[in-house]
Amino acid sequence: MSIINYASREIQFKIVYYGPALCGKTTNLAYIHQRINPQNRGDLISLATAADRTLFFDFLPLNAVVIKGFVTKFQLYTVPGQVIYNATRQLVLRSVDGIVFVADSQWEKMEENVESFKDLADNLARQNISISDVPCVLQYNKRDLPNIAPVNYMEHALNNGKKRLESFEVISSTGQNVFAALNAVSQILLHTFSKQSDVPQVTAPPVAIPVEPPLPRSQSAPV
Ligand SMILES: Nc1nc2c(ncn2[C@@H]2O[C@H](COP(=O)(O)OP(=O)(O)OP(=O)(O)O)[C@@H](O)[C@H]2O)c(=O)[nH]1
Ligand SMILES: [Mg+2]
Repeated sequence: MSIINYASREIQFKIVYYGPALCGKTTNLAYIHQRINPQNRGDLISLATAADRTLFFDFLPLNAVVIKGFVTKFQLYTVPGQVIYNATRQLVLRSVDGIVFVADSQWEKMEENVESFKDLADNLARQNISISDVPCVLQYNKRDLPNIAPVNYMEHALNNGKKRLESFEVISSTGQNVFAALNAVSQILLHTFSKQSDVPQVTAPPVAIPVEPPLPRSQSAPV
């Protein structure tokens, strides 16, 4: 749930990057950290094992739009994707405002993607939250790899619920569409927030979050 601090005139939102093991959640945060102006972000805090697997979460604070005198801050978290860490995932999901679900596009990961999405819905349900009530976007990540499922297939497997979610073809290791997905979820949650709250009316997009320039053709995802 967003936190409004009237004294410091800040509104904080928590966005969680969720998805199966090794799908690229930490890579998303590392790219965002690298591309954001240092004035607008804090340090990327990661707790990883020697093999670079997230053990608890990664955390990156960002300052974004100023709306009617309130500074809007986004706190980005990842969860550890390994199945055994479900208790940690539940903890990280507490008070979540928005979700970027990162799916691994490789064929052999499809079952894990579906399992992880179900696990997300179950963990939210434990907090009495329906997944359809949380602003959420989908990333189809690793579109640069050769053995990937077509987007239509992934839409069918993951985005076939009551409410169709906005989805993005992403290469988080080069940054392609990383900010597009972050901007989309932050816009949805700002609009949701402004409808529910009498504090600020949100009219601006999250301007401090850059829209990345197009990549050179050779790096573009295959269509
Ligand atoms: N080819 C390719 N590799 C990627 C992409 N995104 C991430 N990777 C690689 O996938 C591996 C796992 O990435 P991480 O970001 O650590 O995955 P994670 O989801 O944080 O994994 P856990 O913390 O264990 O849940 C790393 O070797 C990344 O470099 C991508 O878009 N394309
Ligand atoms: Mg990680």
